[in-house]
Parts: sequence; structure tokens; C-alpha cells
Amino acid sequence: MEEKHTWWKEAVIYQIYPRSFMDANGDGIGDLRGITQRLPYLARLGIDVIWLSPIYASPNDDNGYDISDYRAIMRDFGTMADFDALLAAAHAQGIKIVMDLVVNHTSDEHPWFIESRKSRTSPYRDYYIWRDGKDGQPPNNWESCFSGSAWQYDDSSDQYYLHLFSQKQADLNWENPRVRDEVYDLMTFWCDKGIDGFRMDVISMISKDQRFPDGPMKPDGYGDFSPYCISGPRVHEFLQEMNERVLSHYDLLTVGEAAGVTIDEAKKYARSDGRELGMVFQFEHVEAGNGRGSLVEKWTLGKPQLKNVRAILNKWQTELAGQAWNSLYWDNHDQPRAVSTFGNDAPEWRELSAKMLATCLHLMQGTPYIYQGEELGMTNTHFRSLADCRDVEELNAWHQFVEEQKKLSPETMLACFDNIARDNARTPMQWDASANAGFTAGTPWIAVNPNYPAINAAAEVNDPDSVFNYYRQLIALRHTHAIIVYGTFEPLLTDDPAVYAYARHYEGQTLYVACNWTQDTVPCPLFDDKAGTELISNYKTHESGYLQPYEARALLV
Ligand code: TEU
Ligand code: CA
Repeated sequence: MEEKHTWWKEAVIYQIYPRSFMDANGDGIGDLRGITQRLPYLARLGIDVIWLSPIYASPNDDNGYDISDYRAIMRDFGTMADFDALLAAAHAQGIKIVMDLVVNHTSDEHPWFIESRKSRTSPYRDYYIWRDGKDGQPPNNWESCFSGSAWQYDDSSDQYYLHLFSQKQADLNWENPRVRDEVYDLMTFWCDKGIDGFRMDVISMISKDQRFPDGPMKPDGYGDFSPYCISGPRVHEFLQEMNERVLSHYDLLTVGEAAGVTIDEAKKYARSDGRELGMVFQFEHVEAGNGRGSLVEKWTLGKPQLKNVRAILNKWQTELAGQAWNSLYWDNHDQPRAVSTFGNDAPEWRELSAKMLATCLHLMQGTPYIYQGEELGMTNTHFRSLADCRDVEELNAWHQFVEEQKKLSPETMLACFDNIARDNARTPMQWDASANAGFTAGTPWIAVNPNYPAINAAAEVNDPDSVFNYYRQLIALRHTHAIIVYGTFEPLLTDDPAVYAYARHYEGQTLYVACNWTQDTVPCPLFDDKAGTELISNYKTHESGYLQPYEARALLV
């Protein structure tokens, strides 16, 4: 079936994690004025849309994913005037801005929660999820995503509140129509400012099974909330209401972050009739290297294998076709760096493998996301001790698995952090070879990756063979070849141990793509009998019948 054409299917999105992007005032923390200063860099890269990780007022327990005022800007990041200036400057350069909407939970410092916690009879009590304990224990066995029970006891009212993430991220009660009204109002506030869309944080978890049953036990000693919170009973009803009340009144890009979502569910969230969201952001392929049953299994030294990643991505490509739209990403602020995870960050292979991964992903069907620094081939960093870590997930996991349960030694946990900690993605953007990578004139809130003198934007922007200019080329190709946006997807060579290959078909043309995921030269007959135009490759010359180490090629026939 022919895909319906929309601007957000044709766009390339660039995700900014404001805290780590550019510090304009020297306090060590990235800010809105810093982003505005760097817009020309993004315009040069050629992206269409910026997704801003949260910039609202927040005590920063989870770097802005814990919001205390949805209508104010985080003090560290600037003022509302700075935001208005950023939005205007972006629009003037043809770049749209999508906001992060975090409404599964608020900060415990949000006025709603402060009121809610005051007493059982507070008019705001029902904005959150309060329950009695069971025999001095939490209401059920659910484990928080950030370690420990998902319930926090509150002395003054002798009840527990639910927090699927940190204790400072209290889950909103979406069963309460007043909560939903509040959310729709704040969304309207931002839409009326002229923003271009929303990325919706853990939107798959807003509806909870109201029986609150115990979940299946995990090896950590807690229960799994997923069967009762992921794509819960009323989630589609809520999203359709949100769509009717807000989304349908504007021309927005909407993407639902949907950890744990199945293909069948994804087809409902991103239904092509537009009654819910534009697309979902799923996690299966980025979790292909992790144990997925429990938190402790997340902390692994494992790497994803081509075989699994390919099977997962091909499944999403083929099964959503014509029914729902894909998001394409390797990197974001919750993942270790893609080149270190799926590619090879050794100096001799880093650029080749970064370009190979970019080719592999950007020529699929869906809207591609680039996470800041990915376009430079930025890599994972090294954590020498817990003092190098900032992320609440890492700090809590250390406490639970190293200190309390002694399931992992400190050395092993640090090695796991090097492999998959979220802070790998949160080291400052590497702008140039000057102190602190040109990110700040002060002391950065998290250490700069020591490899910045070799890997930075200044070195790459003018080098035609850089990773940056390769991404630039891929983005430009998407803008000029409708086959890349709308072509159907056909998996090829699905049993090949080294090569990820596929074809795209559109209006009588075929685009063949083949990517060698290994550092060996490997047989690949795909191009031998074909003549056409090479759209892109990370090698200048090819060997017939073979792909060279990490070689990627795309041929339009
Ligand atoms: O993430 C939700 C989520 O389910 C995961 O990405 C989770 O953070 C990860 O598995 C932990 O390793 C979103 C945001 O992207 C993340 O930054 C926030 O911490 C989280 O929600 C809570 O708001
Ligand atoms: Ca700053």
C-alpha cells in the first residue's frame, strides 16, 4: 500500500540533550542560548527538526524528566524569552522544534504533588496514585525502573505513592479527568507558542491496571509491572481523547516513546488514520544485547549481534508497512553510543563503522533520529569510579546491585557502565579541540570524553570524508529521493553472518543497500549483476563479489 505523504515522514530529526549540548554562560551546564548559537551548525548538517529533551522547570533528579512546572523554563537553561528566541531563530532557518512531553509522572516538587501529599482529603490527592500498604509492605511487588520498590511510603498520611521511575518522579493518575484536562491545557499552551510537535515520554505507561496486581517475580527479588502498566487498559482511549482535544487542532509531529511495546500495539498507537500518534519509538533493537527480564540483567558486558538486530529491525520494517510509521534510531540519551555498541570504536574502524551504521539505518523506511554527537561518531566514555557517574539510574543500580544485594562487584559494575550506562550519551558535545571540547568556559557538569581532541565538530565540518559530512549526505539523499522515504522494504540475505542487506522499491526503481557489520572482507554478490547509480558509500572503490571491512553501499537501479 502506498504510504500517505506527510512532512514528518520526510524529515530527519536531531535530538538535543540541552544539558550537554552547548553552554553559553560558562556555568558548566548547556542552555537554550547555547542551542541558538549552534543553529547554523544544525542547518549545515541539514536536519529538519530538533527534538529538545525536557527544558521545563525541574529539580533535575533525572535531568529534567522530573518536571516541577510545565509552563516555566528550567533556571539552568535560561528563561522563556530565551526559548521564544530559540524557536523564532530555528523557524527562521527552516528548522522545526519538537518538545519532550513528560506526563506519565511529575516531580515530587510539582505543586500538584506538594498539595497531593498534604493529606488524604487534599483536592489534589487523586492527581497521583496513592494506595494503602499491605501488612507494613508496599501495595504490591512492582519494581521501579530505577531500582527498589515502585512505591514510596509517605509518613504523614500513612500511604504509598507509585513511581515507576525514581522516588522523585511520582506517577500521575490518568484515571482522573482533571489530570487529563491539566495535561491537555499545558499541551495547548505550548502548541499556541508555535512548537511543531511532541515526543511523548513513556506514553505507553500512562494507563495502569486498576487492580494493581503483583507482577511476575524477577531475579532482583521484585515483581515486573509491565503486564499491568505497558499498553494498559485505557491507553488508547486516553490518546484518542488527547488527539481530539489537542493534537488534531494543529499540524504536529507526534512520537510516542513506547518501551516494551509489541508490533500489534504499535499499530494502534501509530494508526495510519491519525487518531492517535504519528509514530512510535520502540526499544527492541537497542536492547538486543541486554538481558531483558530484569534490571540486574541490564548491566551486562554483552553486545548486540547482527543476527538479532537485523531480525528485529526487519520485523518492524515489514510488519508496520502501510499500517503505522517507524522511527529509526541507534542513539539517544538513554543508550550507550551506537558506534561503541553496534559498530567498532577502535580508532582504525570508528569512522568506517559509524558511516556503515548510518547507511544501514537511514535508508530504511521511517523517520530517522540523530542524537547529538552521533553525527561526529562520538563514542562511549570511561567511568573510573562512581564519582564519574551522574545518572540516577546508575547511582541507584550501584546502590542496589553492588552495595545492597552484592550481585555485582564494583569493578564489574564499572565495566558494565562503560558498556551501557546512559551517561555515555550525556558527556558534553565535542565542538572543538579547545578546553572542555568547546562546550563550556567553566567546569562541565559531567566530564568531557577524553577523546575530544581527535573527535570534534571543528575537525569534521570541513573534512569532506568526515562522519559529519557522511550524515549530511545521507540527509540530503532523503530529501531528494522519494524512494528513501516512501519505498517499500524488502529484506535480503537474511541469513548472512556479516552483511545487513535490503532493497527498497518505488515507482519502478529499486535501491539496493548492503552493509558489512564486521572488520573482515566478506563475500557479497549483491551488486555484481547490477548497474545503476551509487547513491552513497563509505569506500571510494569496491571489490567485486566482496564487501570490505565495515563497507556500506547503496545502489539505485
Ligand atoms: O525513558 C523511559 C524508558 O523506559 C527507558 O528508556 C529507561 O530510561 C531506560 O530503560 C533506563 O535504562 C524515558 C526517558 O527517555 C528517560 O530519560 C527517563 O529517565 C525516563 O523516561 C523517565 O522519565
Ligand atoms: Ca549554562
